[in-house]
Amino acid sequence: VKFSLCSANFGNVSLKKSIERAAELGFDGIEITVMFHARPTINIKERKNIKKWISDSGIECSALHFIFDKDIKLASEDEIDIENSITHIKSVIDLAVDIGTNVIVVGGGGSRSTKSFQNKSEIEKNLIKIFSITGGYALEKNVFLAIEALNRYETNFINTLKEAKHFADKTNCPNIKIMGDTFHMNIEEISIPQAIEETDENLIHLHFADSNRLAPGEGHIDFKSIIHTLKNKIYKGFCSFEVFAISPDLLHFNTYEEADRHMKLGKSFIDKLIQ
Ligand code: LER
Ligand code: MN
Repeated sequence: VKFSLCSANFGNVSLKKSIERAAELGFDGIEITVMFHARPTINIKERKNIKKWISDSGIECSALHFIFDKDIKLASEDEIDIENSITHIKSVIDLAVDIGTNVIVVGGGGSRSTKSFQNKSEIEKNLIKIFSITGGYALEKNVFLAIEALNRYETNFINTLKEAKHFADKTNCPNIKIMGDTFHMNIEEISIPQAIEETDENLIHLHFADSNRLAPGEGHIDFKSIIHTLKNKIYKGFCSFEVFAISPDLLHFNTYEEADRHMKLGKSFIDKLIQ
């Protein structure tokens, strides 16, 4: 099991500093919060810099996450929205290749939610189309798209790992996989360890946050049995601390010092469980 943390966890500091601090704290990787730290509009020089900061720190880029902003409407019947979504996801795939990661987290709760006036099965058909096309593009570039199950207060589309798997299967793309987030799973799954246990090699990534969205150990989720299950499964993916609210600009921590204290606490809590 490898551990990383999301770059925006450190509050309002630069990406370079988040990368360096993740390495100093003993994390194996950094997950880049795209809409906060590395939008697809950044140029090639900036991409090379990020890649170098990561390799100079001796860690990996575990994934890209928070890839959608409010302009992207995934759940739509409008051809222009669908085209925009496809173009945007392709640009994030190119970004992943340039930064040097092969995992992209597909969250976007608000964006993929269907509205009451929409025809749910029509929207689902469009979502399958969007991800079949971008999944094909990702396959050429050796990138995996990990569909994230999110809780019901963030989306009405894909709340459990089983539903994520069902959707991934419908796209017919071998590189469309699934991921869970302990914060969401605490609300939606009957048992977090059991839900993890029941996945196969399709589970390629995890987000770690406690019941209150703080660092592991600061709420009431039973991380001991989660770690036990992951070790039994010989899970090879990353568990990435994702410690902030539903949008990366709604940071939990205003100061770097406060964020740093929580990351340290979480890391030592997990280190004790992993031994
Ligand atoms: C939001 O709650 C979340 O878990 C993110 O990973 C979604 O992109
Ligand atoms: Mn998450």
